[in-house]
Amino acid sequence: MGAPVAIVMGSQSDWPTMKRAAEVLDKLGVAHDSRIVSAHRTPDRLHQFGHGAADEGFKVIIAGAGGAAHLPGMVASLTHLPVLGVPVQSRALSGQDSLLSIVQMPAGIPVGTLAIGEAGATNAGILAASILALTDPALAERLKAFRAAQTEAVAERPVDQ
Ligand code: RP5
Repeated sequence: MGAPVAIVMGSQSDWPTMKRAAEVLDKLGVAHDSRIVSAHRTPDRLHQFGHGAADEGFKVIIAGAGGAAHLPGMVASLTHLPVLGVPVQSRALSGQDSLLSIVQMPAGIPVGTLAIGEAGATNAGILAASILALTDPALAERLKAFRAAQTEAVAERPVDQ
């Protein structure tokens, strides 16, 4: 079986944001596979990916796009797998366009939408790991350790930097 998490994005230009999901999955020891799949520029690739994602062995899909961000919703329409949507920060509207076009799905085809930009991508990675950890006790332990280390790293008082 291949990687459990697919990270798809609408463009190469989304990668600086979406690699945050890849990085946190690496930290948590979760294999992932990143691909460029554009709802508008590569619609055939989109259909092939969405229809085949479960058969490829993916368990969770993280989909990021910016602007008229149809990718997460279209992927969700083609698969029963959970889809986590990351609104990439657009230049023109600072990602508000991305956020609204990802979050406002019609009832019946959910996309679990995260925050705009890198925080959203990081959290999509953590959330994907949490979903997988439901049936993977070793991953659940790694996730708990990750969270504990994060808590530990917060200083009591601020310092000048
Ligand atoms: C969307 O259009 C992509 O997800 C990207 O965020 C945005 C701009 O794409 P490029 O013109 O940079 O390729 O499809």
